[in-house]
Amino acid sequence: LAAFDWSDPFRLDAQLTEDERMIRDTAHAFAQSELQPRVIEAYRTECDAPELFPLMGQTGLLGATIPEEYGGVGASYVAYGLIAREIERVDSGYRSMASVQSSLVMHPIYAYGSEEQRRKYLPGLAAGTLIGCFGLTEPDAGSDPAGMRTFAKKVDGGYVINGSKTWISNAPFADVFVVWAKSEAHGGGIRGFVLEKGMKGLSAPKIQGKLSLRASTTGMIIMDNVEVGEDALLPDVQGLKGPFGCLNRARYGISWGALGAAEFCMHAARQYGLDRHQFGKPLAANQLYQKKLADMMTDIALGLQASLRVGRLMDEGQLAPDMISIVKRNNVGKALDIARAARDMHGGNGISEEYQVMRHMANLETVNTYEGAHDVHALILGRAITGIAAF
Ligand code: TGC
Ligand code: FAD
Repeated sequence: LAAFDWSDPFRLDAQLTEDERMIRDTAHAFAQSELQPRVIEAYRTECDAPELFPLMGQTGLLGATIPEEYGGVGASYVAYGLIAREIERVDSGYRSMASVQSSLVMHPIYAYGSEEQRRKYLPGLAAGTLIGCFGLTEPDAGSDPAGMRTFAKKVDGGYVINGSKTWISNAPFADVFVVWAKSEAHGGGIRGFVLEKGMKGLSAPKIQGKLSLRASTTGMIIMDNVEVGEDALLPDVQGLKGPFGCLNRARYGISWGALGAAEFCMHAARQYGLDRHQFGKPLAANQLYQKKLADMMTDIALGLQASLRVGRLMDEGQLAPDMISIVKRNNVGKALDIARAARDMHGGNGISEEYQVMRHMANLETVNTYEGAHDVHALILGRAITGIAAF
């Protein structure tokens, strides 16, 4: 009989390629040496950390799936997921910074941009010398982005854009803004535009006072008669399938990332239960405690296998977006349950920043909401099952 490893029950490691293991190990080493030492203080002070982008870039963690000629490393989607898992093992906010840059900024410029746009932006974004953000959500259009009001009016030689976006990761220090707007010149259809820091009428105030994802900077994007040339338009996509094509990739990465946070919480609860004694025995000697650990291990192992399968299908060009709704919804929901249980299993210490499980728990509340709220993914799946849209 084979030996059983509680930390890798289904031998995920053996299902990876040599390259994927190498990228995973690089991401792990980076996250533990560069991110872990700063996260407790960063979360407490809610500070901005733009300096992390070049560090991630030098390590090859930004836009890993983008071909080398544009600064990426041409990695598989499975490798991309493994990077997200390692970063989010430290903090969901740090994973947010990286996944917005990779999936929501580099991907649309690569997939929908002109050759000039690719050459202008992708190498800097991959190196982290440029920071990107993605503006879809608006104050009155969250789960229903079709209700957006941001509008691009056609003028000679370009467009004038008006509107506001909210809850935008990286916006306050971003150099490159991928913004979605209804375009007069395209029959009111949704189009993507690439805006740049410093444009007249463009501002990105920070949203203060978040009780979740505090290590990631979030802001608004205010566009007050921002004039752009024709070259700001992403030429190769029209309609909501543009932003959704980006969200598919980010949601998929999140399905791995959330399980990284869950693994941290499970490992912490296991160790705490072995170390702490009550009633003359370790907490981990109690049936209730063990059942919680068993549930955690089961959900993490099943979730990782599911994300691996979806990643392999993406790499084979066999992706259906509904598959991503299954893993984003399931894995984040399970990770949130795991983080809440781990917080409880740490007793009073569980609320201390030092033990970190409550930070993960609070972060996962955001992860459960952004990139399609948990219930919105249920409705996407409900539509796939019944053929009836219940939004
Ligand atoms: P619907 O009629 O379903 O679709 C409109 C058009 O889009 C196409 N489409 C997709 N294409 C590619 N991938 C997908 N996943 C797609 N889903 C839909 C669809 O085929 C159609 O194309 P066409 O050519 O026929 O026009 O659109 P709807 O308005 O009914 O949408 C409903 C719903 C619920 C599916 C959608 O609006 C939704 O997913 N809402 C959630 C919004 C969301 O996820 N926002 C995320 C904002 S970004 C963010 O949170 C970043 S956080 C980053 C971080 O910090 O990590
Ligand atoms: P709402 O859409 O108002 O939803 C509120 C609740 O109602 C949810 O529980 C939802 O599930 C439920 N609900 C909505 N519609 C239905 C329905 N038809 N049936 C049943 N239930 C429903 N956006 C970006 O564009 N770019 C970013 O970089 C970005 N980063 C973010 C970072 C953070 C920290 C946060 C918190 C959000 C970020 N977002 C970003 C926005 C995020 O995508 C939205 O918050 C999310 O899509 C939900 O929209 P909403 O907040 O308007 O909630």
